[in-house]
Amino acid sequence: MDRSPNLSGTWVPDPAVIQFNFLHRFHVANSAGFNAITNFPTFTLALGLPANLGLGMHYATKTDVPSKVANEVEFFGRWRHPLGSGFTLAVTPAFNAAAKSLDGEVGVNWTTGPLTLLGAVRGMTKPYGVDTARLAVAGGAVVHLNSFIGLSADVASFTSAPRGVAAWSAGLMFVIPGSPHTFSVQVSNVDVNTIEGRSRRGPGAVGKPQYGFEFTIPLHLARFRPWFHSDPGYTRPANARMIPSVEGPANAEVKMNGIHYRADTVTVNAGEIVRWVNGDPLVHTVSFDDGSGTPADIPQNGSFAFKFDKPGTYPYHCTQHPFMKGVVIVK
Ligand SMILES: [Cu+2]
Repeated sequence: MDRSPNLSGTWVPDPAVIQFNFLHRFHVANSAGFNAITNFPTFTLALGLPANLGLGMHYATKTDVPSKVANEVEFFGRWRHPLGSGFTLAVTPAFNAAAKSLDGEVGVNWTTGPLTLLGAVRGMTKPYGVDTARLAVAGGAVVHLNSFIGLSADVASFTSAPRGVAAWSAGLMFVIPGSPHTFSVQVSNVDVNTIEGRSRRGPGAVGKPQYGFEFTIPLHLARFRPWFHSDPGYTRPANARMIPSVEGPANAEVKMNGIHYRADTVTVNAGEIVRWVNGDPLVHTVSFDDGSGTPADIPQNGSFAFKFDKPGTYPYHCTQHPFMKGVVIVK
């Protein structure tokens, strides 16, 4: 929900989550009087590690790279780093096995309210298997219309010849209520969604854009392997210490929307109050990793406030949706 079709944004899976996304892009071509549908799928498999790190691969069955192999595989790592003031940085080193090219991307997102702007610089040592290192730039935007629906678009281009035709895409994204899944419908002139594939118009999209969809499936290892999860509160909810909501005006507010805490990190001073407000038609909790948390599920339009007396770092999550995570920093 926080990236456009051809930009990976600053996304990494949460620790101990295996993320499987499948993207299919189609176009209809008239061949010998018959309409044939050609499908360009790109699959993403990624594992979230601690410290905002992720490891993964993209696999596409119809490569843009003119080579003896039909399939394109890109291996990537990613490090995500919140910079504050709504900015987030992501560094993505990658290797494209079809092109035998070392690729990489540095991306920055800036979020204010429902709007996220995305920018990225990409480097490739041997794009499409051709022996010239090149840079590409990309930019995009995502707008959340409400907790469940978002619109997005992006463009990308090489900075030096041969540039090809600039890549573009537009998408309509949905959170599937009551699930961790997102779905998007897309139109783009890109075939293969790797760093190389999404940096210029794909050969399969000449003359006609591709229409497609992407579905995301997070698999939470923590559900099966509590020892892998760093959070004892999650594995022993029966032992959790329930803390009542405090009264009074809050110094910081965190909205729960679209099955996310809309601020990953909030910083307050000791003695200040943070309030969480649930804008979703689903219940959420605020459960600190020390095992304390909300006395009950927070319903839609409900809230929970907590006064932080001691300086420190307080990670928390939602027990209903363990992929929902946030941090309160108390100075
Ligand atoms: Cu939740």
